[in-house]
Amino acid sequence: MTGTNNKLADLVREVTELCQPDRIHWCEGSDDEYRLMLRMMIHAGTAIHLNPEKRPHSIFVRSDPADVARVEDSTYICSKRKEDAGPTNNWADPQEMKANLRQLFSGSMRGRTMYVIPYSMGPTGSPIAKIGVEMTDSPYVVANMHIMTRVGTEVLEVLGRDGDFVTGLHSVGAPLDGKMADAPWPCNAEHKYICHFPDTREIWSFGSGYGGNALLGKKCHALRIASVQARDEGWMAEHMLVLKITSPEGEVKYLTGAFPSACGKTNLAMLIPTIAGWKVETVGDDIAWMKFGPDGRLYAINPEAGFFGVAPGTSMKSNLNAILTASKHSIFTNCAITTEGDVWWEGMTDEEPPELTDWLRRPWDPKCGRVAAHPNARFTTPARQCPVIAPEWEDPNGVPIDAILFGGRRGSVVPLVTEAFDWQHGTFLGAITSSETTAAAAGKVGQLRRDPMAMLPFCGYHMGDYFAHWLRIGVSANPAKLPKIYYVNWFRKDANGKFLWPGFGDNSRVLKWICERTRGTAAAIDTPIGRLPGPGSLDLSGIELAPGALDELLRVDRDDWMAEVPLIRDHFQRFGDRLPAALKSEVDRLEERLKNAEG
Ligand code: O2Y
Ligand code: MN
Repeated sequence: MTGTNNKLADLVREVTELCQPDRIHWCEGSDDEYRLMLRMMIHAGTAIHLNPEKRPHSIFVRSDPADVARVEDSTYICSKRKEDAGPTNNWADPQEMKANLRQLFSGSMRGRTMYVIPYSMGPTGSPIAKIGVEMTDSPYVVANMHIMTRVGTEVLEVLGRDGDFVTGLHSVGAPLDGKMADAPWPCNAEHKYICHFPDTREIWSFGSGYGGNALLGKKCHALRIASVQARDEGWMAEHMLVLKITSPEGEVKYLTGAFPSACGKTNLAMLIPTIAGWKVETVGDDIAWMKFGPDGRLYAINPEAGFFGVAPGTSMKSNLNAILTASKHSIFTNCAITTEGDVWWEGMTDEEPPELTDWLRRPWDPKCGRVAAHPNARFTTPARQCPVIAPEWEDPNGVPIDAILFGGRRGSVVPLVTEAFDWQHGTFLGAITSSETTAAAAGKVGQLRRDPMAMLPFCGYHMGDYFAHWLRIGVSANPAKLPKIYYVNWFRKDANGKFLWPGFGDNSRVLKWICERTRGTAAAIDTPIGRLPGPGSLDLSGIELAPGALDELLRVDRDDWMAEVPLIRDHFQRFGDRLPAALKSEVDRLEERLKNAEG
């Protein structure tokens, strides 16, 4: 195996010397290999089998209570120059960080196996796909990477002798060093580092075994490193779902959507429309890589092969398709366990089970005053099991994108849907994406956070340059062929704090209006903030909105928006002289339009 790729052979030799694993396992990507990882986790006490009658071929894992989510404070962009990481990233000098990491990684795999995982982000061999290799000492990572990416021999074949790849080095940072027993979830309590070296396309992750910190193909490669590759090569790596929507007449449109966390992105990707004859199918739920095709349109692939979905809140009502996807062959992390040996989490059922074992192994009942599952409990499940996966989800050429959605959770000010005047204005809408925090996030509930293009934790370079890249994409393209851009807000509330819009499947009504706009049929009216649905153009058949709700959902309040302008200016100030002039002028133009609007 080591002979297949020159760079890889040298790399594995070097990393072996550094980390000193007892054994090396080259991952081939087979079902047998996946089953071996599960057996090892069960043997080590990391995982248990779920009841096969309830949840066939599935396991449940409990992480260390101190290793339950992405660690943004310990995530670094180690670009050569500090100013290239920008104000939204932690920066460290690459040489200093490498020296620090070399010490930590030195002997870190003693007593363990190092798994070498060649993986493809995107269908193997696709012109849009990219190859990575993750070297890790965690069987949990191997099993999850099997689901989330395409792993193994076929990837090495595409890589060939001289092909290049993104390097990923991961260690849980807990050498066994002759210890008799391993921890069920080994990790390093003192040191956690998730480091990206964008200039050399490397990721070094130490100390955490959880999700985005450890499955290096996902946020680290497919967003942080890929956003840099995309900038350099003229394409886009975005934190976006991709969905296919088909009208009753059979007209197909493809949409992407970027939403900060806790806005229902996976739910939207798998939505079941409430309007007759419309169908939504899933291409991806988290990341989109978009490149121009020979016809001048933007084509998107989902670089992932599975869903790493947040479990709490996922139910037959909120997302039946996710529940069905995860009904078998899945890995569950930090959920609660029922007396029948199945998983449970908050919001899964209308009624709470009378008795559970919580994610920390404690007995749980509805009166105990604690949550049963960790709020960031996860299911890892293959995309191909999704009942509404689009047949073309693995098309190596991707799908042509008709519209891009941005959105956030805003209880006031922001209307249900706004169409951008053009690409530059759409880039502005993306750059000011904001959301109010929910109980699921750390910090105060209801605080307004700006999360440009939902990329705040995931952009691998200066965000001002990232905005410039978006603008360059618009300038380089034929405007008629670019996707239209929209801003949606499902979360506007009335004076009593009640949601005005039913959300979930009824969001298809907004998607329908967007499809009709891309076709040039539905009516819209110009407002100072963008184009909104014209009278009667939103399909509300079969739903009863509260009296006045539609007016309120589509109301553009001049005073509210005038108050928003200085907040936007403050937000943009962060990016200093790297803020493109075009975005500064978009704020000025917004203010001008608001001033000129009738009160
Ligand atoms: O907490 C983690 O490690 C996972 S975070 C995550 C997982 C799947 C999709 N999106 C996200 C995110 O934070 O955007
Ligand atoms: Mn995400």
